[in-house]
Amino acid sequence: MKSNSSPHSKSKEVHFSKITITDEFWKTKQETNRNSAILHQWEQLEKSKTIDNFRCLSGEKEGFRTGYFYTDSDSHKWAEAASLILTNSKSRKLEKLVEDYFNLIDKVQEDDGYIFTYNQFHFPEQRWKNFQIEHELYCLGHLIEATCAYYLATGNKRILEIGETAAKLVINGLSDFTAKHTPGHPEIEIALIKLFRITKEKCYLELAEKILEKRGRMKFFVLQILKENFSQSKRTKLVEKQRKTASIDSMTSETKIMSDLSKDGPSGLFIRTYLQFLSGKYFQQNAPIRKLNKPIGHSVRWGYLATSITMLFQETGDESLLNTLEESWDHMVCKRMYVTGGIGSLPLSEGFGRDYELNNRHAYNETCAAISSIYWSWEMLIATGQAQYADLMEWQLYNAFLVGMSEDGTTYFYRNPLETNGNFERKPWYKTACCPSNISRTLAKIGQYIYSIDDSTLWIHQYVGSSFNYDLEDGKVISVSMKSGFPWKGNVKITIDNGSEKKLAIKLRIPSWTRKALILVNGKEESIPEFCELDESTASGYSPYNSYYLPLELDSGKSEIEMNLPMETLLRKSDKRVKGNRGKIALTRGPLVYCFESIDNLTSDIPDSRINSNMVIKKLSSDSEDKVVILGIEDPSGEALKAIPYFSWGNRGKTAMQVWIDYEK
Ligand code: FUB
Ligand code: ZN
Repeated sequence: MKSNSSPHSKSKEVHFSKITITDEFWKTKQETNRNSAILHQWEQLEKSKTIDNFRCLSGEKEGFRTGYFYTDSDSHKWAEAASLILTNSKSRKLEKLVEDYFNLIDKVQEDDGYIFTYNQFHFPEQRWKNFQIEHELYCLGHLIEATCAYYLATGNKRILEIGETAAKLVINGLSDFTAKHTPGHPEIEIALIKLFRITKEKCYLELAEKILEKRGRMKFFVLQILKENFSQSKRTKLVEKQRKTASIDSMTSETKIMSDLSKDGPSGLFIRTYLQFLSGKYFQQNAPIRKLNKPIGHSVRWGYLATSITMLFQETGDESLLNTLEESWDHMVCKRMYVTGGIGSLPLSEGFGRDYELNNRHAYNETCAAISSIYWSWEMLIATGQAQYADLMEWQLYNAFLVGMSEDGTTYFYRNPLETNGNFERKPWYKTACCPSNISRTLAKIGQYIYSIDDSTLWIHQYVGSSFNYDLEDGKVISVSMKSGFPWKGNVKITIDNGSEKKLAIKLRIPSWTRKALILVNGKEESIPEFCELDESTASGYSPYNSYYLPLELDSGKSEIEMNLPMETLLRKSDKRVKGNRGKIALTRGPLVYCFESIDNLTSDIPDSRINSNMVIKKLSSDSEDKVVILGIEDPSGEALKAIPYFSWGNRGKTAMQVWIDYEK
């Protein structure tokens, strides 16, 4: 399997097919993903008739198309997730489902590569309408990504051609590509760069570059968006008319239950959202990409856009792109991110708010937004080799990402507030079902994020139990095997067999949250800074900037690195400018953010709870266990509060929950 090595990157990816995950924690999550989540999602795609939309077009079934115009992307993303799962494991059942899916897609795709069920079903004569609002290119992007994943898993070129034909259609069908053709929801740019990396065909990279360079350059965006809005409303009405003629109830029972578009937000939200829409900020169309130095607008769109720009930088080396990316990443982390690593504080626009506008109840924090941010940080890490990117990835993986799926893999959060009353819970599916398969594809390739390599250096970014062999060009092999107690214990043991005669340089990430780290190499203590003050200069109280890479050098042959990264319980404070968090703390331990559920904490009105400096924080599980660490906070009278990891909240029935809790000195 080829690893991605782009010319302007500090290191190159080790494809996750080469990594065996042995980790207690993540292996269990991957098993749930494989044995439960991905099959549950398929059932839901069937139940919601998303797959039937393709069957109706292929002639396999009679019926009327169901769902929003972007539902194709849900099943394409599912096919990508399933292909990624199949890369490292076998399941005849899943293989059959994916094969059948691609065969169906093959039938529905038109000869010139077009496929978008909304237009094909309702408006067969119309294409390339409403680039900002409707999602033709977004859906094609997810299809291209799915075919790439399937090709890498199976070597099946016929399926990769489905993606290639779709990409070529955009090249040829939109040869007069202008700013108004740039998509309102980025995604295809990532897909095209992935396709380029696999096929080495420059035309895909050039198309991605063209799409990115033309963004934000539309004159009079407001006129374009009003025109599209009008056209889209008209088309929606026509669809309703068609539906009535076909005697179908406009809201089928599947679609009624699943909407989660919360509008419960700050006053003035509607007008702010509308203005963002008109100005193009919602779509990141308000300025060319080199001027987007603050995260704005819809947060998933932002994350995908930033990911693709970073990938473009890796290919072209254009420093002006990297400068803006670094600036906007810092801005996001310092001023527009929650302590959980969640991004997107505003409902309705599903997007970023103003600096320090981080309300805990309204927090939108879509699971996909966290995923998009993880993807972005990974590309930044590969591009620059800076530890803060790996640190945020760890933080978001454990906190903002994992929370999106229940322990059994069958229910999901779309939004992830930091404080809720007892009426908020995970659901089996959503009318907009982007998050479940996004979680599954990320879990399937988690191995991707542990290591990277350059000519002479092995980078160790994440502490996830795993093993892999790296083949050097001269036929020699480097074997790596890691055992990790994360996220409960900070003990890590890494055994490296350096099969080369040359020394091997290692870059070992020291996380931002640990102090007094102890590192032994072959039993000898490495000297590292003894004590680092926690950098709390961010809005959220979490800061990745104290993380760094410890350089080591290993001789030929076997070496053992032992790490002890103390996981202290910390009381984090946010910036005073975050209004709702004044006088409050958030409890964190190692890479985990904790929260309080009303089920554990006697009172049902959990916001009344408070802790103070006389209280003692204890681990409620014994040291010998590798299980969930629950924290008990006891006051001298023996009264106690219980805190659990935020990612695990909402797994025991309905409950109120809060992360930030009143604190008295
Ligand atoms: O628009 C497609 C997807 O639906 C977005 O990525 C999500 O945020 C949701 O709006
Ligand atoms: Zn989503």
